[in-house]
Amino acid sequence: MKRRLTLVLAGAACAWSVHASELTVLPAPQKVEMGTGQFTFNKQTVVAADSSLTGAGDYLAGVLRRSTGLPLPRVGGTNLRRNAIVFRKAPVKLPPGAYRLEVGTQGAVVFASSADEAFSGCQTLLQLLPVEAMSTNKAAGVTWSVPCMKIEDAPRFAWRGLMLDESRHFFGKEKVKQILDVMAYLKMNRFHWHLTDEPGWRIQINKYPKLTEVGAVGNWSNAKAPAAFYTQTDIAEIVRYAQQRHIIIVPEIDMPGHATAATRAYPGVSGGGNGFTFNPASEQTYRFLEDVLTEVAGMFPGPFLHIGGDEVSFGSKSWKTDPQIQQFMRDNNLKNEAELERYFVRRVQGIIAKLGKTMMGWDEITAAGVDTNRTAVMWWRHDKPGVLDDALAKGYRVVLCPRQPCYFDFVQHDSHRIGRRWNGFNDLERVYDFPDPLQAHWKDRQAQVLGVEACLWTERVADAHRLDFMLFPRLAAIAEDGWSNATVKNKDKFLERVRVFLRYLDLRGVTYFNHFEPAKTPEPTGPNKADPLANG
Ligand code: TNX
Repeated sequence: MKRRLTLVLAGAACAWSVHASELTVLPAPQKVEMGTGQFTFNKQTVVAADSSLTGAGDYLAGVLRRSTGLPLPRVGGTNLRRNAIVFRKAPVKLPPGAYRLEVGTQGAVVFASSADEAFSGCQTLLQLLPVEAMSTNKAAGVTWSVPCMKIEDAPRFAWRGLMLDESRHFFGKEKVKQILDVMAYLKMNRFHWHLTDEPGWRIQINKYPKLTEVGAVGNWSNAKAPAAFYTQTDIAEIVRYAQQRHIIIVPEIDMPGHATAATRAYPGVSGGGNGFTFNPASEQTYRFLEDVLTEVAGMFPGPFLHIGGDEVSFGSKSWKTDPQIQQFMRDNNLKNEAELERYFVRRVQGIIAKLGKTMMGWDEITAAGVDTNRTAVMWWRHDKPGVLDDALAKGYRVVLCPRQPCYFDFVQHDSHRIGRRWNGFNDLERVYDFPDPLQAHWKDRQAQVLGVEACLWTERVADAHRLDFMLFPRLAAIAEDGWSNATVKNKDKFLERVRVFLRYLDLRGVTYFNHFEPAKTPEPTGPNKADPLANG
């Protein structure tokens, strides 16, 4: 029998109208109907959840107990009850990612088909409370009320990501957890972790201890900085933390280029020159990478392994003069170094397929001719839209992260001096306008566009303070780009939402750039080392 999705709560007769308090919900929900009246939490309020949706109930109760000081016991069963927040399995299957929220004077119900969606509904409910609900300390003198309303919501894109580069500078476990908290609040669900590059290798690999003993020493500002990396125990802790927030971690081990930290530790796998690449013509390299990727795959339960694959030409000149590499090319009928690079990517794809994972890589890998069903591409070269077209035409799934506007190492205000600007920079508005201007590129290929991602490269970000300053509030714009349909996006309303978001960041002790009063937040200092590409 078809049951109606109605609020269970008697006496909750709300007259629906449009109202402004939805403007606390960021990213903007798809459909909101405001009612009259409100539901106010008190000492008797309980949190109930269907057995498949308990994670969202636990998370909500955990956050609110701290800030409200209310007991909010978790109770079993989701039958009709008063004075309750209920996470209930939707009686009809909702579209992927969708949830419904109904608030009446006697309580609130989140309807969801599975745990991910219940968690999204949980974040919306938290955002409808006064922002002090997100405080990690008890907030005094606040009335814990949610306005009566109905929300029907679903994400525009499945992939709403953030990439963090911890090779150039290392920020550590607590910072990463805080970022995961903010991502969850913004309904972002992919944390792409750039763990290896030239300055440092940041992930413990048991079979190759020198990767961290030697490779983790140094960072972009200081080649002698003490070793900084995540142990496998740290990784397990962060993976668990992300899982509780419904975020999939996408680890990136960059290859064959950006490999200097690894080749410093194991020169035997170096492709020559200054060690920027692995040797693509040696079986030892493939054995080494298979071992490394096997351990990495074991640490991360998510379906993706990112292999980088970018900017190989920065270091492949040495391949031209290495007799062993040249011989290998002749033996394998590879006409030039670019073909050898593609050969490398295909070999690694084979390893990743064996590990049962989906390979991801920067858009250079589009040329490699790998299995499009088992590979997804991150389009980053905004100045090469043809690469996006090519990737889509070949059938790849694509994440959109064009340098402009998605790279947060670009400055966000004209007065800022540290960071990139190439014929413009990435201010909040420019990030917010994304990705619709690109839509012509994927006309009939909507299903291949997985979503959007912000990337924070950290050559010019040496500490947590500057890290936050570069991320916020721009991350809110990426979150709304990824979640909200173009029909509900509205810049003025978005900026109202951002004002609330900044108060949330204040409560969490997170730094940000004050978009509304730039003078209030002076640009933090950053590494002074020259960046040859700073001005494109
Ligand atoms: C390009 S994006 C890189 C990174 C740099 C970044 C700086 C990409 C795949 N490679 O190695 O950090 O530019 O904006």
